[in-house]
Amino acid sequence: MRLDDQIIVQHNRKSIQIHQSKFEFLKTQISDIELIISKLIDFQIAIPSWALGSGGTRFGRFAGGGEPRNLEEKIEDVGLMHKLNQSGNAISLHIPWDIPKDYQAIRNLASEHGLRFDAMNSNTFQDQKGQEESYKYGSLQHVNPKVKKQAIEHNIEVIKHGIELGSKSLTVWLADGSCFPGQLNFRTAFKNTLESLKEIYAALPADWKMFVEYKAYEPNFYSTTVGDWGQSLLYANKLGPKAFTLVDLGHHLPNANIEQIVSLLLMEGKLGGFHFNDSKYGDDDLTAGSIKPYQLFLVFNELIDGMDDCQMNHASDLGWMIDASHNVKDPLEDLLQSVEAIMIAYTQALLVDRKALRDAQLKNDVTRAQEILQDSFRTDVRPLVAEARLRAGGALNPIGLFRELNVRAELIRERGNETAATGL
Ligand code: LRH
Ligand code: MN
Repeated sequence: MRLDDQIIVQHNRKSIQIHQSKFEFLKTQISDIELIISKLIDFQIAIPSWALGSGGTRFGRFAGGGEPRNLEEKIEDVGLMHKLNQSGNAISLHIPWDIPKDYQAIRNLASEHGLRFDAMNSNTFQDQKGQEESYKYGSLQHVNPKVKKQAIEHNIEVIKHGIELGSKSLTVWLADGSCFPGQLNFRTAFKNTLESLKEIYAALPADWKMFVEYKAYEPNFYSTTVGDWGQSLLYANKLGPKAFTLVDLGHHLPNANIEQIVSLLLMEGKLGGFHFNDSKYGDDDLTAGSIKPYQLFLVFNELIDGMDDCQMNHASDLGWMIDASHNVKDPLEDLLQSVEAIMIAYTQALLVDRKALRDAQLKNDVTRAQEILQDSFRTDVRPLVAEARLRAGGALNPIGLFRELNVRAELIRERGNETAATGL
């Protein structure tokens, strides 16, 4: 389904006045508003190819209908969302769920939708039909060299697909670990994994990055071989300058101080990027900002503080990706909400008076420091995010227009009710 520019213009015409009054009011409170708007227009979030259908759990999956049946339709759906919010100009593929049959055709289709290919994701957490060796007891950590070799070759295969598509990074998330004490020798598992990652690292083109994604637990429930930020940093430091850590917000133990982790990884120059989502308990993969919006704001507050400290470019120096799963909501509406929540948190963090905050910290004026942060967090910046979207050619209300156009009904008419997208 393609959206004509005129449809967006007509939609915006209906709510432009109320938008402008809200935006004019905000302009009276924010001095560098034009700088902020240009940063928002540049800030683009990659959409996961594996989250365009209905997700599920071991207890069940409730298909929503009209799901993309192949990579082409996934690119169309990401293109449609980008048309609506002008903030998601990249798609992150997962192999083998999204193996391109014709690289040139896929590249052409993506550029027709204004999209590029972000990080490629390998998959050594599932056994594919006809696969030689099983990953039941892990992949890169495995005690059997044949299993390690198979997993290394898969990752190198994924890099090759990425090179053809113009991607510049590989995300390695390993389910590897153990379910019971005694099952695994932790040091052997670490050394096997590092050895394997070194072979994959050696296959990276000079201008590529490798993101080592950590996760506390699931599917293993006693140990995970890349289980936390410290272990991921160990691997990244031992691998070399092209290796970085990847922070998936849902991959921490309860009450972990993620913003502190982000601050230190930035300080070490080893923060590669994010998988944005939210959670109340485990790796729930819920809509970003839907459970802990203040934490998302605090993460962006540390990001801006740390990135500005070392003159990093907000839009291009880190990998901004969503990683979510949709059990009860329309996948596209859920992703549009996640992008909005991320843009709001980034904008609120851009409002923080860093000089005043530093001054309060140096004076141990705890209340003042808190007030400075909460003042930004409690500012309704939605008109500012909408203004950036409007200037970039997007819809003032992406979800409103998505519903107004009955996009899901149209996709069901085109694709049917029973289609199931590859992915989680
Ligand atoms: C693991 C993870 C990883 C992906 C998978 C789909 O929980 O976050 O990033 O490969 O989800
Ligand atoms: Mn993830």
